[in-house]
Amino acid sequence: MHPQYYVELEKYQKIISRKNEKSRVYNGLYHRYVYPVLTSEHIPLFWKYDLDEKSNPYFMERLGVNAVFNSGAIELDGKYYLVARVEGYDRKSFFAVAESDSPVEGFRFWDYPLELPDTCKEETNVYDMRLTKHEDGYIYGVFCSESKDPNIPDLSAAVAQAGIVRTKDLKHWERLSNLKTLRSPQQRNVVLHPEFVNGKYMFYTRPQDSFIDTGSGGGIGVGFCDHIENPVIDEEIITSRRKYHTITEAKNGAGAVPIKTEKGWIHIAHGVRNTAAGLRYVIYVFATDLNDPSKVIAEPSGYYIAPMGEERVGDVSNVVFTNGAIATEEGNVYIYYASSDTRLHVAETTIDRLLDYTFQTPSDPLRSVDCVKQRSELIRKNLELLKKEEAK
Ligand code: M1P
Repeated sequence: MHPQYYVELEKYQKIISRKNEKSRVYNGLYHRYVYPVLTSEHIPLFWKYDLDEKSNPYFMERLGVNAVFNSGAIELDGKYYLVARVEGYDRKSFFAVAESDSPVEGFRFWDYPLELPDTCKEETNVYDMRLTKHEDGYIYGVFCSESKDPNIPDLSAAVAQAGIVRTKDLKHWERLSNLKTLRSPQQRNVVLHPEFVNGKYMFYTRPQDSFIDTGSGGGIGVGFCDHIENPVIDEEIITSRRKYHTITEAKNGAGAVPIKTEKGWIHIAHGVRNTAAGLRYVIYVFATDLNDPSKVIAEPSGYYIAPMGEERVGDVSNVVFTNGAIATEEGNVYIYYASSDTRLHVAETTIDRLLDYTFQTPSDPLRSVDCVKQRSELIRKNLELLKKEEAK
């Protein structure tokens, strides 16, 4: 073996056995962890290098990995699994499973990435899988299936659709037909709801007119279909709407599979706004009614997670994005979020905290004049409380 192999192996082993620790940054909402749970450095050496000295005398990367980010997440039999978006130097993404006994550290990729059935010949790229443990007994993976737009000569013109696969063990995958939304030409950030609603499969959608811009798409939608094998959605009802001068002004999209709680379904989604420096992606939270998951019953103001420190910089800077969270039986919640399309982090909270945040945080009054009133009210209450405290 080339001597550099052992040097690189030591670095890799250090990365995958690194203990994680809670960051000291405080906001009361959740704890960030200091180290990302998955990065391109977590990729096994035998995925990148040809280890044969005869064919690779300089020990060069032959198939480099650019980034590991947006990841679906699931707990099965006490183990934690991430189905990550892995992007090669060639810009194509694919899916790979990383497994750990802990939700916050020790994730190791299985020997091979996922080789999904090739049933969609025009598909060029796949990414951002959401994993839904559905009450029908399957685990579904819903992802973005991207192909070149055949009707526009521009080389960057693409079409985004929702691809669907299902499995029972994360090893054997069956590919179903892509989701058809009759009223929206493109879809991204589609998530399958884990329960039947009135006997139908329910998807969270994100109607969009073109590949990047949602255009007339008003926000995150829901749609119903009778069958999962050939899913077709006619009407999409908009739930979390995009709003002027908010964190969702440019677009938003469903993120993790919603978490069922006694007070409602908790959604951890992303919102996008435009700035002079380009798009800024943040993560926000809202709740929908238990009996009518299309009805928003709480939407705290502003963002829940925004890019911070090193998270701000990467291939697509100023982005945090989630497509996976795990809620444990003990009431802990692990939110896997990627920063700047480059690496994957974890933030830890609890169901109780998440509920308190969702239902007690004031909603966005939408105008500065009302925002300042909202804040002054809080200040007044606190100053009175502090005065009483001093008087004690
Ligand atoms: O580059 C930021 C994100 O952009 C897309 O999200 P959206 O469709 O809301 O713009 C996705 O492609 C996502 O993968 C990416 O992280």
